Amino acid sequence: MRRTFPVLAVTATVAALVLSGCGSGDAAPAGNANNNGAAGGKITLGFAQVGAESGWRTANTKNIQESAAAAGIELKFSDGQQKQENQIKAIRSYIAQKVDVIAFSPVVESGWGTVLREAKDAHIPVILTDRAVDDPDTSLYRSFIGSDFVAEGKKAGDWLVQQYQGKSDPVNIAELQGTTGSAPANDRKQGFGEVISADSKFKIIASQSGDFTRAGGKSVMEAFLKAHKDIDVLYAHNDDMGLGAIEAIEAAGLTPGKDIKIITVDAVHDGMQALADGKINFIVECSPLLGPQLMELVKKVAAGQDVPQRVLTKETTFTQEQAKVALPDRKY
Ligand code: GYE
Repeated sequence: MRRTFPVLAVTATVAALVLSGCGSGDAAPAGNANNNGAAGGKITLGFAQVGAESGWRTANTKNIQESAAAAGIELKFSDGQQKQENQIKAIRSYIAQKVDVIAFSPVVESGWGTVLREAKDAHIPVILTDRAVDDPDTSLYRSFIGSDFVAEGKKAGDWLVQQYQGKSDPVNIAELQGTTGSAPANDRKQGFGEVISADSKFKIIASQSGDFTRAGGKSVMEAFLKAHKDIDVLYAHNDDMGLGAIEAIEAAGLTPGKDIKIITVDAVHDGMQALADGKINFIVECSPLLGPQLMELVKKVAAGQDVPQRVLTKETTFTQEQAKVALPDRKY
């Protein structure tokens, strides 16, 4: 669906004027009567957020709102409360309002084809933010900015393999999965599984969704602890579920980080604090600070310019010692 516009080496503003004037083709801006977004005025961005389920999400929302303001982009923001139907409604309302660009973080991977085709028919470019969709038709969105969740799962697995190197006793793992059907839950499970399955001493003895929330992590961990007396390791798909699980572990009279080793993903402030305090053993970073790069993409697609189909975020991992050093400068 990429179009190369017949624009010579002119400035972005002039190119934008030309493009908004012609207003045709898949990638063209919405072209509503008052839409001067791509013509040098304010660009309007409709953003359908997942919800407010975690520290990561709160930091992500704040960053997107601040980045839009800093970029002079008018943001229409909606909180889907972790429900796909709410996000679909929000996207439809952005189409009806003829925003210049739609960005959203799909709560689950499947079931987006219809509404994305509606956006495409209305010539409103869509940018996936943070989470992927599984629709094979990649012309339904212009770009996908976010982390490589499979790589995150692999990093978690690599650390575990390294910790138990040279030991042959079985290692019993409990897994707290993220929201069922979401890209980060699917991919973090997959990446971790690929690494640990190389050694049969690693066994996932319990695995269930805690919906990426602290309350979910706590209640599922309580159930795990009742059913299994021999959990060596907890792998939680995000910090918040790990933090909830820590409460359950302490309430059961066990010491998190020692009796049960804990690996999480995100590296938000509370997770990093628990890591520095010795209650979590290892965190794989997943950055929520997608706002500035997202706004760059928004400006480009609104101006009809080509953008990369995939924009990956740069991330690291933290041990307990590294968390102590990094904590004072963490922005979220
Ligand atoms: O890891 C989790 C949040 O999609 C990367 O969603 C995001 C995940 C993040 O609820 O904390």
